[in-house]
Amino acid sequence: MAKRHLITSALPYANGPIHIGHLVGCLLPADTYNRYLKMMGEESLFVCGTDEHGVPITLKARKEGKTPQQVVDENHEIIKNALVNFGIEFDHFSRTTNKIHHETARDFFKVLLDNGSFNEEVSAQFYDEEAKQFLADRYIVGNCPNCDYDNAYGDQCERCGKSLSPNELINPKSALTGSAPVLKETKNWYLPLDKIQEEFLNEFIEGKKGQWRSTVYGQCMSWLKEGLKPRAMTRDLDWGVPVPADGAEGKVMYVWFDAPIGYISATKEVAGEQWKKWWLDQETELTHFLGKDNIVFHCLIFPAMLHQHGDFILPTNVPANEFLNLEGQKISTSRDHAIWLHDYNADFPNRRDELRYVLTSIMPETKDADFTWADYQAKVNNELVAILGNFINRVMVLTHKYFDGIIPEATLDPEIKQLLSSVKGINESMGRFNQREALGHFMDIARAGNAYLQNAQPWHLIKDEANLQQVKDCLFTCLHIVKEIGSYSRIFLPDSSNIIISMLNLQNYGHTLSAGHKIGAAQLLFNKVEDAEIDAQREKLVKKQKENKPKEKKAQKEMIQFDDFTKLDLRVGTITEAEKVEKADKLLKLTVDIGDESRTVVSGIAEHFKAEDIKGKQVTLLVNLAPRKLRGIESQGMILMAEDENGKLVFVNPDEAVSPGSGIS
Ligand code: B3M
Ligand code: ZN
Repeated sequence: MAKRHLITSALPYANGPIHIGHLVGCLLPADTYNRYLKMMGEESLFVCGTDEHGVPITLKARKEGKTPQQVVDENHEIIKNALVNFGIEFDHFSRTTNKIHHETARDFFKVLLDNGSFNEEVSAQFYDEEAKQFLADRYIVGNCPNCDYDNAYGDQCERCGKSLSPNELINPKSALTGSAPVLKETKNWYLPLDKIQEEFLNEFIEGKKGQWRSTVYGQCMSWLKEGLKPRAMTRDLDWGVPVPADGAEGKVMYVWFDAPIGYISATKEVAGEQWKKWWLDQETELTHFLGKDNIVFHCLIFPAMLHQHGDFILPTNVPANEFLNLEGQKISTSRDHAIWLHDYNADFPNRRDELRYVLTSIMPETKDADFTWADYQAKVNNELVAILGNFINRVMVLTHKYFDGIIPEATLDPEIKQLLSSVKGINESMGRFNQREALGHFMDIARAGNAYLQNAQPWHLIKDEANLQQVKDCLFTCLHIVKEIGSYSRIFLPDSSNIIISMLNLQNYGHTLSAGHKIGAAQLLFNKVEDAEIDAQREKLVKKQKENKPKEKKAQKEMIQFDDFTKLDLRVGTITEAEKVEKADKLLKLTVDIGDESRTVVSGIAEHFKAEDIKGKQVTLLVNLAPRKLRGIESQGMILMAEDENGKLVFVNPDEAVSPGSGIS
């Protein structure tokens, strides 16, 4: 074990609240790891904070008519409260707009500037002459060259998902003023990552083979194989940390330059001068928790920065997680397909451990995972309630019933004693950042306890006085299992841990249970999740999905010639009869008067109209459509309908009544 452990969780952007994807991606595993280390008596420090710079925040501010500072102030509070209310125990939660951060980032930049780490380069960038401002890729919108969506961003089309660069956009416009941007030369400071790769990163990453997760190592290697390119560490923007270089007025640091330095400034804020032992002493083990989209920044760019600076330690491990989906679909902030942490806190009060448990049990450590409410309910009811909660409750109740809550003089069952000493599997898994597996070992203790109790059947034994010692041994053993569960709950189920330790009437989980000690009253650990609760959550998601369905621009069909059009014989008709087609939910059989004759038409509109409501309606009929049999009825034409974006059907008919049979051209 290292002398001390510095733990970071990726800094959430202060442009919106936290959802379960953020939680499972890094905040929860970092918190779990920190709790584990502290429980093992290790010295550890867990820092995080909000990432408050970057273009998305300025865009949001502009959209909402606020200043960027207002936006980040609001979101910092929302994020921090949700996390603290959920029980994420940071040693410090900071923000990158704090003065100490600006100073730290500036000093860091200056060291790199002075030691020649940067290359200055002039290049042509898009510029808005009206706003007198260079435009970040996100600030440029235009038609997507791939799908023709008319509001694609300069870095990506949100409709078809294609990554873009601004010069690929058709009809590029500034998102600020709508004017056409012009190219203008500007100077920026580049980190020559190609060179740093040769000098340092290749070897650094190769050294992590077999130590880092294969997904993380693999992603790093593929970046390296591709070959890193110099990357600008400055931007022409007015929101961020000002660049401390001559000729850099109006420029700020690239948000991915200053954000990871946030870990250092947060440490300074909480540890004062002691920050040095955390960042400069080789005996500190630095572990970054994050989601897979942040791998390149933490495994390659930040280490490159630290290396160029010198003196700093480098990450020992970066156990990045894959993604979490929700009910089979990608979590999406813009479409509001997410479970927001503040909503969970409000909808499920006192159920923090339940979400921790479920998220850890599906933690996307090696591949993407899916959160479903059905699975949440099943795991809470079948595992936490039925196994863990039930076992502990039975032990508490029986101890009170048979021994007035006083721990009897007895011996620990040797098999269980062996089992309890082998739960060190938890430690082994935690050490490998395999928290899912560690949680499995933890639940195995409760499973073993349940099986042992079920097998020993003290409720039968107690009937015969001769078995008294056996009953004592049994409950003595069970109480030790309860205590072990209580201890390890510190890591995975912190609220339950507190309850268990208080039920056992112990000062803390380090104390031992000995004969003669009186335990407290049984308390309920978990409640069943009812169907109605889950249904409500699912309905909420479906409702939001309907509201936020992206409006698809309807693609135009292939061009036709006038001759093609004149082939259609369209006439105005009047519905004279209408009836449901038997055993067909969607079909109505209509009789349509088109002047000199009546046509029978079978139309798929039964879910939208009642037969009795549409008699007498004027409609447009395509009369020369080849007849077709539907449910044994010959349909002699087709009625034209308009369909709105919600799928609602409306008859297409003339503005004024005309006589049946009138032609349409
Ligand atoms: N704010 C990106 C993210 O939340 C970014 C992480 C910064 S960590 C230094 O995914
Ligand atoms: Zn597109």
